[in-house]
Amino acid sequence: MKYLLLIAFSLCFIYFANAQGSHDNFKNKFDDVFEEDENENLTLRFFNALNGEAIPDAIVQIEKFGEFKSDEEGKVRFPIPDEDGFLQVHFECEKFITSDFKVEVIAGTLFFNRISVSPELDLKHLRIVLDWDATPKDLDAHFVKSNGYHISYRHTRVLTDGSGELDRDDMDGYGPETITIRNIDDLAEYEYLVHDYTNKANTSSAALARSKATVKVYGEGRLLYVFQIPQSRKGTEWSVFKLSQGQFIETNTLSN
Ligand SMILES: [Ca+2]
Repeated sequence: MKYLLLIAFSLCFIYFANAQGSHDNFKNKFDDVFEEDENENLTLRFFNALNGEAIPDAIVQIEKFGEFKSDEEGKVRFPIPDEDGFLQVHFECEKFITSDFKVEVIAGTLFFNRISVSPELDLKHLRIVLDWDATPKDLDAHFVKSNGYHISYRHTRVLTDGSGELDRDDMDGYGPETITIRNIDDLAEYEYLVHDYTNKANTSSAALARSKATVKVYGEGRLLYVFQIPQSRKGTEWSVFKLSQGQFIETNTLSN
């Protein structure tokens, strides 16, 4: 599989990174919001992209603040920076893909603090991970091969033609919702999109744009791309990227 070029058509943030469904109910999803106020610390949280479980014992380097180790809840706490802006975050953990991310501090708080990281991945596999905020409750990932298959919560597994599956469908906010494809056909065309199932009947909904949805693409055994949803539009369907003849093409459009 070749990843030759990403063509950006918009001002959406794209972070180039180096080196790197079932419905769960065990996560303590809401506690970190309150912790920040009590301790004057910011909290980053790391989750396994395949099952949504916290990642403990990860080594996390945060720009300006040094090295931290994630606790049993996958949390890393660090002081509030003096200035707003982006911080580089380097993640390493046994059996996971070493990845570099950027997190944004706005008004002394993290714009988004949940990062789902892929377990190590075969070089030929492609894994697409969707994280978002508390609402909408149910976003759905769709991966469509033109004139081929359509993987989503409705049809979760393809056994031939590149074989792939929806590893995890999240229906109660935050994600991760994850799709893994085992072989990409360089002659074929694919599209990845996110649908706001919760607000599907409301064509004027801006809930998806406000969801802070983030899509991470892992391939060639590393983190290839991070896509952020555009925040100022309406629509219940976010086309994130197309994959055409081995090339990623950012589409980044919201529609109904
Ligand atoms: Ca879902």
